[in-house]
Amino acid sequence: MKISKKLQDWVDDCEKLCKPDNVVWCDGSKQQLDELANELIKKGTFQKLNDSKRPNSYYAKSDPNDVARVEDRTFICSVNKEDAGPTNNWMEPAEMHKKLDELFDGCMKGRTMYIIPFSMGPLGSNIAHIGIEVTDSPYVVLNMAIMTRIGEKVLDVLGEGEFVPCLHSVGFPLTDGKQDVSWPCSETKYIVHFPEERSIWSYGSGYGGNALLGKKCFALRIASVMARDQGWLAEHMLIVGITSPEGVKKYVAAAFPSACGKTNLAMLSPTLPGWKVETVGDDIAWMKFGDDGRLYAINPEYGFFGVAPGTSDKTNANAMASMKENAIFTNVALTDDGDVWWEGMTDEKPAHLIDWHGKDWTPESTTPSSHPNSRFTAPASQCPVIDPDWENPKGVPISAILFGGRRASTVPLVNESFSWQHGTFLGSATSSEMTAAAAGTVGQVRHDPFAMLPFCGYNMGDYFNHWINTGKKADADKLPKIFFVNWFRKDEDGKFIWPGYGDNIRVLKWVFERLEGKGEFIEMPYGKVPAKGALDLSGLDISEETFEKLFKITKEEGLAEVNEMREYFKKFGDKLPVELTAELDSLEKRYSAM
Ligand code: O2Y
Ligand code: MN
Repeated sequence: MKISKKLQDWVDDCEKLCKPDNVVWCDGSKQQLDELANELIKKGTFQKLNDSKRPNSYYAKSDPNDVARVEDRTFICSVNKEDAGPTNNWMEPAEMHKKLDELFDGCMKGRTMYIIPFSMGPLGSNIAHIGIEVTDSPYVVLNMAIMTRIGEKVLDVLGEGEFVPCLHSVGFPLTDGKQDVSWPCSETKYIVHFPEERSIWSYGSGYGGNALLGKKCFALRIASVMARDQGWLAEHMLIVGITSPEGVKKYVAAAFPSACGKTNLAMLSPTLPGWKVETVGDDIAWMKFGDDGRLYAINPEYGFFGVAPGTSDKTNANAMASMKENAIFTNVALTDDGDVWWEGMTDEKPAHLIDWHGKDWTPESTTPSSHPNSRFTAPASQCPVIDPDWENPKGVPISAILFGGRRASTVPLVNESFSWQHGTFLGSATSSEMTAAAAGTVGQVRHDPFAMLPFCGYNMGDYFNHWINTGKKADADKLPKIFFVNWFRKDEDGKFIWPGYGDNIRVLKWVFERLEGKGEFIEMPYGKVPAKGALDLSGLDISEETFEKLFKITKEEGLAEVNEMREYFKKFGDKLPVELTAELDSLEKRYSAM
């Protein structure tokens, strides 16, 4: 393997600090990955699923205290506190380094240190970037091998080039005769980003976004800083290709807070005849300008790390097919015939399961069989509707950007922004009603600008500015058009009035037509919406009255939203772009004139 001096020096420093018993470079070979999986089976971390049901797939259950991203333990340690902004935790970098040096000192004793060279994006693409994750978790290695392109081929591309160093430890050294456990982790957790150094240190968790450092830590938090400095966009967006019955294809990127059906939209099965949706990515988009002035996007990932509960052949058959082999399942339930199950997978519940705590479970049990944040890790290449250009190193040209949230009222089914600046305002106004989580929070609206609240690696006010400036520097005719969607409007009885899922193609069809300069619209204070008859409702039982409800915002509701936004914007102080205040003022004027 070709290893640059800079890389070897950093790995040597990690080894000196963490003091592992062994060091292993991950070459990405099937043989090495199979050996690691067998080691995990011996340790009790992995259970092999029934090969005749789910070939080459594994089951893991985590420590019950290590089940999700830990936002309160996630830090952006910029040199100046102001650069982390009001939405991130911050600590002075030298102080954090001191703390981390103490925690990482000897943290890998008794363990093997794995070095994973990984590429975020197709190898050699000029939109892609390379990272090196050093970890003491073989579970992380196996998940990274699905979620990113790893191994020797990455080092070949890297040569002497730049990489993002990502140091991870589960924080469970095997010292003084301490016995290992099936899911080692620590009560002390730190997920730390140093934006100026472009480095990541993660301690104490082995789960998901805390530990698979290519995903949220690199591809969003550090990459958003790189994107700001280098003039591109690193976004929490899915990417899909949409083909019309006439064979015209356009690519769309879309940002949604969690629990808004993002994975379902990424793999949508259209209900309108002749329309096709193909997946480029389900979670993250990196977008850079091409020589022709258009924005080109890649999916920096190589797999899906999807929420299992609620995923079924009815809600997302393509996700189900993606995980039919070569997959890892974490914190779901095990069936008696060696397969997996979770709430919502089938209408009929299995008579007996082993739940995510390893206990017997029956339909009479009072707790769910799977953790609500249980996950499948599956290769994107196995998605039946993966786009033929999903690995194109040039990326795919983006024609539209959608923002979306889950709102029972006050946000229309779809509206088109008047301009890039107005679209930036819509992105900054993204918010969503919480669906579960802490008691008392159900139905509460949480602001999640651009769906980036937990993922922006710098001051969110500066991030808004970066979007405004991106629009100013670009050729307006070549920029994607920006839309806002809300599949979740309810009637007075609390019932959803839009069917959602595959029927969302009807909204995408109108978006598509707008991109072609067709698609009839009328102007509302908040944006452009489909004129009567312009949204294809064929075959749906939607009355004219319901259609109107999907777009209705009263003057009072609109002005209340404006006031609420004005209050929220105060958070960003003088970092808030004047352009966004101007958009809010204009919106207020338009509502007042209603
Ligand atoms: O709990 C985790 O660590 C996973 S979070 C996640 C995973 C895949 C896609 N998106 C997310 C998210 O939180 O946005
Ligand atoms: Mn996400």
